[in-house]
Amino acid sequence: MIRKVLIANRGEIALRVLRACRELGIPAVVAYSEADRESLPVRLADEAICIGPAPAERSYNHIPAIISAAVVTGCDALHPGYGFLAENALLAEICEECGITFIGPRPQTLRALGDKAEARRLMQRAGLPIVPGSETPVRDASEARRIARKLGYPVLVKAAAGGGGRGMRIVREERELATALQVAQQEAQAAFGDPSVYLERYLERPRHVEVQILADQHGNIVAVGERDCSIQRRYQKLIEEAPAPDLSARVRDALHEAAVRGARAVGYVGAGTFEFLVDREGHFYFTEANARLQVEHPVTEAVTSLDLVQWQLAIAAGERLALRERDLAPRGHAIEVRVTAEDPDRDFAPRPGRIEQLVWPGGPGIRVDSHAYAGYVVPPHYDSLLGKVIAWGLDRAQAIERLDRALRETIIDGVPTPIPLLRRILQHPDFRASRHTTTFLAEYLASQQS
Ligand code: MV4
Repeated sequence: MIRKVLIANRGEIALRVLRACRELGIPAVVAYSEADRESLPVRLADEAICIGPAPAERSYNHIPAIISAAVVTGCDALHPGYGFLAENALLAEICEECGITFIGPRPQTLRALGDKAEARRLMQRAGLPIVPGSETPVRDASEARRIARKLGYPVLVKAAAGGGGRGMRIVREERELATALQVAQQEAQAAFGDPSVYLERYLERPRHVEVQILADQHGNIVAVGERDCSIQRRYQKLIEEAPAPDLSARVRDALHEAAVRGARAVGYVGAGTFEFLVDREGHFYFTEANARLQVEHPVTEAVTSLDLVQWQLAIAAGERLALRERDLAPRGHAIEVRVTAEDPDRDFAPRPGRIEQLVWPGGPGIRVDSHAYAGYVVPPHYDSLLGKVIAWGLDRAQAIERLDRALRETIIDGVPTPIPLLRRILQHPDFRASRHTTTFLAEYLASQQS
């Protein structure tokens, strides 16, 4: 049983969690910073509590403020959303000690998966294929040289404490290696307080395919389909879809099975994602596991008609996963775009400010998850996501058509958005034919420059 939930996040995901709580009849409290006083989740909530000033380090990332808010408002559960403290083992542990149910995996699981080099080792031991790379963090240039020669160039330097591509560095030849290693270690130290880096062979044009899993407290684990998130810019996803196009049933089943096996190996509980790179031959490699609900979860919801946030709450309350094959088989196709307040002509620089006019799209097969409204001022302190537009269609072509139609209807004045670029990608013949890989966007943007 969950009596009352503290929503320890902001923006569209705070609203998303609030909606799930409402439908389940669970009272919820939105925790907000001074910069979000006028935000939609705060305005719509029955109860909200200020947790500190605008800088996230003093509010959304400040564990004492979050825990106090939960205690003061009488919450017995906490939903961390994504980003901020969502994968923070210490928060999960403190929640446990305070008798607050953390809606997410166990602290030990968060710790194991948070260290990407450790996660790689654990998954290899569990029998998942991993990209050839270093077994342990590389200490110095000579060790890196020895490993890189064995792997063959290009290689990728990855931060152990990183994830989501942060702190990654491609090295194409040996003379670049020593510098790249040093820079990566410094960056990792500055960004994560941990200089550990490891090496992987760099795969040139894979697809990014991630498997959504749900795991209950009783050892039941299911794969709830997969998503293709290959359209990324500097590891920020722009477009995500489900199911992954162009995947044989054999590879799909093997991916799902690998994700479930991986989840079992770390005692996973809750909703999570296992990320893989898939090459043209259908070989796949585990890259990392994300121990949270993800931004792109609605495409999975659209093709399965599951409510993943309601399932997170049910699992946290101790319920059993009672899902049959037909609850999990995808129906049709869904595509999501992220609409941000960013200027694609200025290298995607965030452009906070007042939204003067806002009309979101609607009509058949369209879902919009957004906290923005006309007159809303996008604060400069956080990420610039305004909302997500998700289109569902009977097949991929219809989903693309609907999404393009929806973006054509969307009116956002006051801040720039990448909507024109998103529409050009949706219309691109390579995207339409599912020929896109992880390098599609960089190559497309470079071709537009000239
Ligand atoms: C890679 C890779 C190629 N080779 N690892 C990026 C996010 C992080 N979770 C894993 N990522 C990648 N890891 C190896 N060994 C390619 C990506 C990658 C990517 C790289 C360049 C441009 C866009 C990308 C989109 C998704 C994944």
